[in-house]
Amino acid sequence: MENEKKVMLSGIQPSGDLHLGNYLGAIRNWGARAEEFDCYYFMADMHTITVRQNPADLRRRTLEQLAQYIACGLDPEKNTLFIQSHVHQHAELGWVLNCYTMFGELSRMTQFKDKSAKHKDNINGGLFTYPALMAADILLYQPDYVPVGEDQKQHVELTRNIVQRFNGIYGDVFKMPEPYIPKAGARVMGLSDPTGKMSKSAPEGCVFLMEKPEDIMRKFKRAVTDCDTEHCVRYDRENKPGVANLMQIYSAVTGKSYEEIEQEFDGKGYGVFKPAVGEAVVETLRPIREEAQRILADKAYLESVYRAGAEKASYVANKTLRKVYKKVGFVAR
Ligand code: ATP
Ligand code: LTN
Repeated sequence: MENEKKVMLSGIQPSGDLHLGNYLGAIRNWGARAEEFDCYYFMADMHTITVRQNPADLRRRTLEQLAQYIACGLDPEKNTLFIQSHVHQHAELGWVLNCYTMFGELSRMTQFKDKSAKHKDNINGGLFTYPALMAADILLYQPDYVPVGEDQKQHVELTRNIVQRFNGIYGDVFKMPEPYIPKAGARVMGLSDPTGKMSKSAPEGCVFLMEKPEDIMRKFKRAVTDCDTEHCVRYDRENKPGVANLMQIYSAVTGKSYEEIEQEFDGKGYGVFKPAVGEAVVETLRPIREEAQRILADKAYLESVYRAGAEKASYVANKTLRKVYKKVGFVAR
């Protein structure tokens, strides 16, 4: 056995700047597992072009995302960090898996429905078949776990259906992956609308990792809470979603429990609570921002990271792809 460790893999589209939801829901949990797992994390640039992009911005954001991954604690010595389009096996396996993914399955994907409603002028084939490429991203590395936020669970479930279908025909080719969803931070809600998830498409309620402290503070001070007159910091998701979300964030960055938070702000009101959450977030993000800026300035280092990452990823991906090509009946070169 070449590798005894379990394997973990995930990716994020460089379609916008990384935010607190991405950090608490995804990236923070990735870094913590490097000793235990063999980890692969990538910039999903091929997925990003399912929605029209400005080429210069996509290139810049892909490198910024890599710098931010590293600054968030993903050590390139311990994790394989790469750019999806550098590993051509993703596109190749993606095509094969397209032929094992059903039209009906793809039609049920919430992300497709959401994005096609949002981009009515560009409902392209890639947007529709995207989950087959995501299944290829995953299955090339035979991971045990795929750490994602709640919203990506449906795609991982589809990947599991593909595994069942493919292995049912050809034998044990793919390992069955499990979604791995964090308990705290799985769904960080927007600060201006706590009924919707924090998302870069609603920037006024979204805290970006690279944002200036004063802008972060302003967003927290303006965060929507509720209009009860008692202004009491109490965890009640149903009736006080804004306060519950701020408590979730504060708990995730300080490690304090909801009871401890309730005690800390007992009788103090939102005027004290909201800036305190803001400050805790600013202090969590400060070292990440400074480190990301430092890394981003060192282009040679970044290049060495993504080159080494692509090399390692290609080696693993190629083994799976060869096996698949053989199984489906392609002549070996
Ligand atoms: P969009 O703004 O287009 O909806 P996004 O901000 O949701 O995009 P993605 O690239 O879709 O970002 O997500 C990257 C990862 O971060 C995924 O694992 C996703 O589940 C997780 N994630 C995104 N938003 C949140 C959030 N608000 N809370 C927790 N996890 C999140
Ligand atoms: N679909 C994800 C990004 C993504 C991904 C993956 C996540 C592409 N391929 C493989 C986990 C594993 C998104 O839109 N956030």
